[in-house]
Formats: sequence, C-alpha cells, structure tokens
Amino acid sequence: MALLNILHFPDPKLRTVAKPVTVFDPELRQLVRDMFETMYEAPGIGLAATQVDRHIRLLVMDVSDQSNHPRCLINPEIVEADGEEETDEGCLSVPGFYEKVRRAEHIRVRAQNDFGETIEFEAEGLEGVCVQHEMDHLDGKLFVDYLSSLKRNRIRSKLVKQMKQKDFD
Ligand code: GNR
Ligand code: NI
Repeated sequence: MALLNILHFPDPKLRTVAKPVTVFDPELRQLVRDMFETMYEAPGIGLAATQVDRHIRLLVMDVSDQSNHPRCLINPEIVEADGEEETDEGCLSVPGFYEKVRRAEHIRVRAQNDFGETIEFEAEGLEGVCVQHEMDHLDGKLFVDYLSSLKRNRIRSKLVKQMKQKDFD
C-alpha cells in the first residue's frame, strides 16, 4: 500500500484530460487500493486519478458516514441527468476553500468496476454531487471553474502564496 501525492490548483497537470482504461489488470487494482488509502487518509469522500497525476478514467469514492462503502468507477458516463441543486463543494486539490456549485440533482451513471464489469446505478444528494465532481477532474475541470474569475483568481493567489511559504518552512 502507498499514499499518493495529491496535486494542488493551479498545477497545470490537473488540466489533463484522462484516457479510457482498456486493461483491467492487477496493476490497475493496486492503483485503486492506493487511491482508496490516499482518499481515506486525506480524508475525502472522493478522489480522481487525475489528482494523483495518473491520467486514466478512474475514480474512487465513499460518501458513507462510517467510510465503509468504497466504490470504484472506471470509464464512468452519466447516461441521464435531471433537476438542479446547489451544494457547498470542497476539493482535496483546492484545500481550505468551499463554494456553492450548481449541478444535476439526480443522475444515472454507467461505469465499469476494477474487473471491467459494467455497473449502472442512480445517484442523488452528496453521492450524485461527488460523482459529477470526480468526473469533472477526469476532464481536467475543477469546481473553481464554476466560480467568477474574481473568486477563482483570489483562491489561486492564496494557494500559490501558501505553497511558496511552505518552501521556506
Ligand atoms: O472530500 C471531498 N468532499 C467534497 C464535498 C463536497 C463536494 C465534493 C467533494 S469531493 C472532495 C474530494 C475531492 O476533491 N475529490 O475530487
Ligand atoms: Ni476534487
């Protein structure tokens, strides 16, 4: 097992569009395990491969209170979406900032599991938000992209300042 390094905004690597997974082998399942370990340790409710600098269409999540419902989605697609809702979102790649984002209220998701089997399910509430947030990462998109450029640039400056400060510590 291994903890993976999480990239932070405005790292340009977070803008990479991830490629579909075609090989479902033990190496892939090892990455899935490492991503779960990294997500739980952070702690977070989701983690996309993009955030750990692996540019394949893979995400892990667990929105349960007790962190006992791990779910891994590979090559996920949203096949139906209804309604709109606004939720406060945060991101492990934008640490310390929380802002309202408008997303579909109810989605139907099709994906593969880590053995390549197709799975399909419906999601709403925090689970629905999390799937949409993680799928954005796979397309190089961050929740701050939905904010005004003024807010986004303020967040960018604060994070850049924090990172420079860390270099001195
Ligand atoms: O841990 C996380 N919490 C969260 C809260 C509201 C909306 C989305 C999220 S996802 C985030 C983890 C993360 O950054 N995943 O990409
Ligand atoms: Ni995120």
